[in-house]
Amino acid sequence: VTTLQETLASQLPAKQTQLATLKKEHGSKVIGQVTIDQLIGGARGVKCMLWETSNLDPEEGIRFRGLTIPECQQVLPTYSGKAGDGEPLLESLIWLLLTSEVPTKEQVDTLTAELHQRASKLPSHVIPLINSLPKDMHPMTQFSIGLNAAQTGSEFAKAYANGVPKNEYHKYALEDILNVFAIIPEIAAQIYRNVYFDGVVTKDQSLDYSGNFCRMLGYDDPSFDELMRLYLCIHTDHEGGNASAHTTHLVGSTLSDPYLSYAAGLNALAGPLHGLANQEVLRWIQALQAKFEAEGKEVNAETITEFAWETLNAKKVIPGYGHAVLRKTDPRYSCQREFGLKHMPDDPLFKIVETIYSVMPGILTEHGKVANPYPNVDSHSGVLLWHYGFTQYQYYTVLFGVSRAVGGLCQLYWDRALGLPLERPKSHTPEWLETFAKNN
Ligand code: FAM
Repeated sequence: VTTLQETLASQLPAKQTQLATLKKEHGSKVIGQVTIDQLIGGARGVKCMLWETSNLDPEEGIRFRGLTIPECQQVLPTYSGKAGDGEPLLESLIWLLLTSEVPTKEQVDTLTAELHQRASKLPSHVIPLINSLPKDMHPMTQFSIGLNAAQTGSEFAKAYANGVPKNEYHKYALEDILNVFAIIPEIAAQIYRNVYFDGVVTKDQSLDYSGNFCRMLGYDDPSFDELMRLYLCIHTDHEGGNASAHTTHLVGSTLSDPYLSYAAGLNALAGPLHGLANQEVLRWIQALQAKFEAEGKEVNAETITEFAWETLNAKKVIPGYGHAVLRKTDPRYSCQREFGLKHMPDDPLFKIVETIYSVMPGILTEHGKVANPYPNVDSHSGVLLWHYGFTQYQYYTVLFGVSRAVGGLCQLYWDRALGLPLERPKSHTPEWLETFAKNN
């Protein structure tokens, strides 16, 4: 069986030539302009990043190495082994994002075994440090602390300190990247078990990555294992410009190692406009339920509409709706809805999310500010977790964080392998902009 490392090593020369040729033959080609609106407005749509692992089309949604989510579900190896028979394994998607090739089940099994084996790379001081943190510290803050603390294990940092040549950086980066994938489930599970239960984490490495993660969290339900596979796959990558992926890429471009780079990405993901929306959607639905329960009213299209306008008129955002790039319903929402229809069609929260979906695009369109009035990935994720008793929504973004490591760090491997430089865009002062505007 050809291993992941062998596959990557065989691809590298052609990939390096591809980029060198693009630069040599077309380096001076103009691909876009930047307006003052974009400079002030968060660089929306400014074409300025190279990203291998995925591409986001505003109308169609995400493609992972060219494959849509339904196509990934058809071709990537599942727990049973047969593609299409259940959700793809996260290890299958790691292989695809790194190599752009669909792996065989045998290849995926070698990666599962390697990640289980690398789990022992978690430095011994990390769990005691996590255990010492206050229980009311946000789980995302604990997660970032835990990953930063594990950085003593960085092979990349050691190799750099020992003067490794630039054309070998990617080998040490890959070691760190696989080690980060391997240790973050235990860091994440320890946080969950400390804050909400008895602090005991029980592994089961006879299972795949996601199944073992569920056991460490304290769940032992094959249906929940399937949800975790779907959840971890769909949150991995959303091209390069989202805040957590972009941060990971930017910090990595300074030759900070993969531990520090992704810990920075986690801090971006902790923001309410980004990954924290994962938890904010449940908080919003709970507030809605509480209000109408107190008023003796039913939660339905009418009361949801009333509550949505209350949120908007209070100058607050509707979590789980809108997107900086998407202009249609997020396919990551749609595949979760399919999962819900299959596994929990009568779940009350599932029905509330359906009702919100029936009214919210109309409300946001009437509101008139949102560029994308449709749901994003966060609008559905919490409801599925809740159904399996995973009701601690303050923790949901940590699950997002375990998944997003895959997208950010698979790309970081290629950043180093392709020798991408320090990222350093140009900033301008308001005075410069005024002078420029007057003269142009
Ligand atoms: N509810 C209310 N107002 C919204 C909104 C929403 N869901 N989405 C956008 N707007 C507002 C936005 O605040 C802005 O208003 P101001 O001009 O007063 O600042 C206006 O509409 C134009 O914004 P936009 O161009 O449509 O969106 P942006 O590209 O600036 O921001 C999001 C994109 C995702 C940050 C924004 O849609 C939002 O805040 N959504 C709610 C939070 C959320 O669900 N985030 C998770 C996004 C998800 F993809 C993820 O990263 N996990």
